[in-house]
Amino acid sequence: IIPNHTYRPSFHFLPSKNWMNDPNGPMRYKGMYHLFYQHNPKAAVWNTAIEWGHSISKDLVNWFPLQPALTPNQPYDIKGCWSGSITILPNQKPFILYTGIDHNNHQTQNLAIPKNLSDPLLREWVKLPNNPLMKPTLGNKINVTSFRDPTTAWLGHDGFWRVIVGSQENEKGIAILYKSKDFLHWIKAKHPLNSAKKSGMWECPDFYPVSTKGKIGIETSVDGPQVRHVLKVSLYDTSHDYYLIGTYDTTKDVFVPDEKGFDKDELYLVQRYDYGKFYASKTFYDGAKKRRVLWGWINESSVQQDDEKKAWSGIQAIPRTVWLHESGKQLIQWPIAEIEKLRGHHVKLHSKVLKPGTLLQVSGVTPAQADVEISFQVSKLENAQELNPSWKLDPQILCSQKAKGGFGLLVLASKGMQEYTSVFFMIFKTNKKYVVVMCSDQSRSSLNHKNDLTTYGAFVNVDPAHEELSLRILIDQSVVESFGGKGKACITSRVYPTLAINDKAHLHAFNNGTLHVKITRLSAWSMKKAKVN
Ligand code: DQQ
Repeated sequence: IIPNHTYRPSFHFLPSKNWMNDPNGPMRYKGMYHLFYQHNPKAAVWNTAIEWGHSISKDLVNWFPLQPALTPNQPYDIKGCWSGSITILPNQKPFILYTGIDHNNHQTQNLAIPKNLSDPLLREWVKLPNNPLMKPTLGNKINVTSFRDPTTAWLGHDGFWRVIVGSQENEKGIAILYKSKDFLHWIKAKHPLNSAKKSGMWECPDFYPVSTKGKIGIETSVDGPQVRHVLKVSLYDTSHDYYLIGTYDTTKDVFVPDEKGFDKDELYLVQRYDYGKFYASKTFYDGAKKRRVLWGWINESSVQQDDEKKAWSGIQAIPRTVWLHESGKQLIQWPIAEIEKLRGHHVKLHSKVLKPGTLLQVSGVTPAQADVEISFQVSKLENAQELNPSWKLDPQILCSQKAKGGFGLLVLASKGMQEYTSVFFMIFKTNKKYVVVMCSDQSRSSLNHKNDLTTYGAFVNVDPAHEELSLRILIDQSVVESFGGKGKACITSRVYPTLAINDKAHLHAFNNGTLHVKITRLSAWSMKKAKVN
């Protein structure tokens, strides 16, 4: 019998109990990080009457819980305080904009401010008497049940604040743009910031500038010649977060993406933050460290009955620093440096050849709670599998249907290999180049087949003929968070082994393919437990 706490992560953010979904209003304020989150304090399942849980931290690793910031208690949010964001106005005033579900089940946007700005923890929040500030009316033709999740606002040169709200008109997904001089009176702009004909509801949009000059993050209102913009939407129909890089045309107040938009037919070509479980994400600008930090919700892969038994459901991914790759074509994500404080006992090796068919056990660290970094060098690439031109270029399909061999790490493996989760690379050749795919395969992760055992995949834009292939995995009981190509591709999985738990789990490197693979470096650390809520 597996005790209830077995799958509970030790260094990921989650409330002390019950259901959590989206991260809300993350910010750094007066030396303290704040995270709000969608919380059902009564059960381990979602409920419309959800509230804003609130925790604070000095380091984004250890968290202290506070009282809920927003609970449903007004006519305009009586059926739920749904997702939203914080904007820090001049004079250090943080404003929450959030979606309320009113007594008619209509969605409205509302403002809340700290009750007492001299409380450094910002424990109490008050809702403004002017609420709701934005609502669907007969005149504005907004869909009453598809109008939610306001972003952090940005200030234009004309002195108007701007915010987008996710919506849909039939099949068309929309980022409705609103403008305001005083943050209280908001006018809907004539044109949306962006839309896509066939994409369904856009939840939790995020819109922010990124620098073309390195890793440095930029405050949300900053624009200029060395700035590009990112629009992210969470597509309700697929449960994934997709992003586009493009130009924010400030004269027309529209976002012009470099590539095709979020239309459903070609969604598999649109980039994602994460190709596994990661949804309703949101970034904030951390001025103290001049970085942009990304939070995202990771749901469970278990059935509801099992969630109720363990009495919690949902975690947040380790916050990631996010920046534009020097190619300008994709974002790079990397776990915030602070998480490395939890690294304990360290084992390493280098220059180890893994012949085809080799399994190499990595011992000396706690395999169910570890941080592992490995780099591979591949030779004799001409032996790589051909990429058949008739195959659909969907990495998830390549991983689940075309995977022959591969090399990488086997995590949370049982002694007799009845259970394991493999995270690995596959290299395909075409007549012009090599294509690298990273896979996270849960099909053998648990003998409990009630869990979701999907195989995930992502392309990694590296050239294996000239570059090493690197992989970092954060393993935390039931979480496997993988970063390929130094943050070019991320895949997060949730697995619930029945044998490979705690000290019964094992960690291995493997080469199951036909290629000649050398581990150039491997470092693994046992991870300490963080103080989380
Ligand atoms: N979760 C919230 C909504 C949002 C959805 C409700 C995304 O505001 O659209 O809990 O997960």
